[in-house]
Amino acid sequence: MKTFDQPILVTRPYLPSLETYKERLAEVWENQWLTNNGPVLRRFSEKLANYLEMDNGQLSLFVNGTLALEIVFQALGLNEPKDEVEVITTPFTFVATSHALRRVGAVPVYADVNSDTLCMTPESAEKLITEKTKAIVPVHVYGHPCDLDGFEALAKKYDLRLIYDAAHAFGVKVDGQSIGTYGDASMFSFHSTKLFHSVEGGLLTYRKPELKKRLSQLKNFAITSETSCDSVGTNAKMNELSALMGECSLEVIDDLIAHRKAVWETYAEAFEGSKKVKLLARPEKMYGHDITHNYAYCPVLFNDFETRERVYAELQKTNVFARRYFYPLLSDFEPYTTVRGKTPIARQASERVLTLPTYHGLALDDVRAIAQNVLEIL
Ligand code: T4K
Repeated sequence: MKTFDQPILVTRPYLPSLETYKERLAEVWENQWLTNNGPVLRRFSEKLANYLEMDNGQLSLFVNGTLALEIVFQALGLNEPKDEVEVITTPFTFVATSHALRRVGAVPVYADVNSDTLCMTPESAEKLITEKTKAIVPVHVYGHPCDLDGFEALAKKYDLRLIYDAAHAFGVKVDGQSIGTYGDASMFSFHSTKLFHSVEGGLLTYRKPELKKRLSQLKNFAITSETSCDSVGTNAKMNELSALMGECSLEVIDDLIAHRKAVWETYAEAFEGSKKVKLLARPEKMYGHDITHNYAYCPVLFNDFETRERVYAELQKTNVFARRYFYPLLSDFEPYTTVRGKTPIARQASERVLTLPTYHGLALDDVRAIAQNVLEIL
């Protein structure tokens, strides 16, 4: 087995050269404008709209993805009556998805996932709908699209809001269109650990442009004019330095995705035919749609919990720090142990999954060596 000299982490943030970032900073110094809807942020938003082929009036930037979720939940009325609105979501995700719901006073209910994509299914969600259900929050886990048509139909049938946690899905396209065009709204995380980042950051895309004004108010303390504030808002504005980093990342997004695709293919080749480790597939067709993947994560499934734990620990001895995204299930975390809904497939996945290192600077020879280490451990 190869032991690496330097730790190989599950991910590394993309950074432009220091010279480039310093040069770009001059603009901010000249503007003397650091936050509160500054000129760099406004330009970044336009560039994002252009990249996503969406209207800039359907995009809002935030300080992070979690607050973007909280704010859109509030804007869509999931916060009232407090502790009475049920929202169907998945326990197989990062804890922020449920936290954002609880922090606005909504009650999460857990639906089970599809064993291939590990995304929540409309069938499982439908069984949990009650009179209290007001919304569905599926997660495009690892950037895999959910069953978009299935959720659209479900939302329509029961008159529910549909908000996607698309934290992992920046750059994913469905029939050539951004995945952010689906549902009432989608949230993309621009955290440093993501494929695409602005140090910290979050983006909401939404169907109705009327939402933009409300989102802008809510992320700015719900101030509605110089002398009025109409509700309990917060501070969730993205600053100019983050927007600048976002612009730098956007210039290389195609390269970032291309490299992750090469990493994914390298793992796929190494694990092909193995009965002990399975890389989650990235099919070009899903639910009848053409999918352009972003290869944000490289999750593999082992046959059982003990094997996953052994591989996770043994890899660390070779200086490789894979992560158990997403283990434990959210329903095992203290605030969510009493959440309604049974999710045996999600539980199995959580016990068997490991996300392997992938990032722009990871050499393919190193990917082969990591895969070889996994196979030798098995
Ligand atoms: N919904 C979903 C489905 C999400 O996955 C997330 C966030 C959210 C919502 C919320 O979005 P944000 O509010 O975060 O925008 C990380 C991230 O902090 C979190 O953003 C992300 N999901 C989650 C999946 O992963 P940790 O606790 O694993 O981070 P940490 O510090 O252990 O870092 C992971 C690896 O990256 C380590 O090996 C170290 C390395 N790293 C990290 C940072 C920050 C670096 O090399 N450089 C760095 O600057 O949560």
